[in-house]
Amino acid sequence: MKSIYSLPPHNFLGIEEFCDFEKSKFVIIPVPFDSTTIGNCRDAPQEILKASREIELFDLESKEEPYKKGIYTMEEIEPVYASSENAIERIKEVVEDVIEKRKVPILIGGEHTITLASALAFQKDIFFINLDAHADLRDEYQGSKINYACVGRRIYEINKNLIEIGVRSISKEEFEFAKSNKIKIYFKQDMEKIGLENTMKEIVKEIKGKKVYLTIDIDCLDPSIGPGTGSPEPNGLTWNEILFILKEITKNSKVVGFDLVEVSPLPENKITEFLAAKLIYKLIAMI
Ligand SMILES: [Mn+2]
Repeated sequence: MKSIYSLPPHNFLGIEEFCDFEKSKFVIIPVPFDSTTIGNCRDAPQEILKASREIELFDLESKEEPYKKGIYTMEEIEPVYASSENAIERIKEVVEDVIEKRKVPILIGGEHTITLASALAFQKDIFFINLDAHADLRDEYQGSKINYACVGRRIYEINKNLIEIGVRSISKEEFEFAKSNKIKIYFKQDMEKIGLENTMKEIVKEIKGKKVYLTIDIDCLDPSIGPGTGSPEPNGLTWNEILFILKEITKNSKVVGFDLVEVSPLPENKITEFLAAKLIYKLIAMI
């Protein structure tokens, strides 16, 4: 039974059925860590879980009820505010444990820095795809190396198979770093020129049959549909565009885990939390 109010169970979709850990294919890991970012991401995991109760369980596209694949929601990972390194270490251990049990981890942030924990937990033979308005390739930001603006760079140091999609804001330093290291960035402006289908054809060539970890910064979407985020950038992806991108990726590769980060709930509406929850459910339907 689906409950629509704030009664237990406090899990993704607010359902009791198919939520047994052993039987679940997916494990939701709420990570309320936001020490370095702009905005208020620490409330996002709980707000996204709350919003997920409003989602229709039947997926019109697949004509299925994807929750039947089994979705287990873990307790929140208690954040370590004193040290980002320690926070990442704690998250990494949880992700490692979920991977070992052969389940698909889904991290709900929290700020983008948490993806570093997944990069450390996964083996090197996978591709990291970052959907983001920003390149996040700075070597250092505000005197620190472990933060949301540097997370792409840290991932790249661990795993060279990094692809970025939808970027429309980048510093000169990041641009030159990406160019000299041949990091594949699909800038939004270039995607518009060659078209989304051709863009995805190029990406699919790279990832065909490979293992992929997806990280979705909510600011990859247009701020008009996802206003609750710390660094909104104009000219983002539409809902249909991101669904097409995710469909092409999931159809052609094996998605072994993903995260959704940088939602910063607004007091005036729940649009962004609902968008995030729905996107997670759509991705579950595709995997
Ligand atoms: Mn980001």
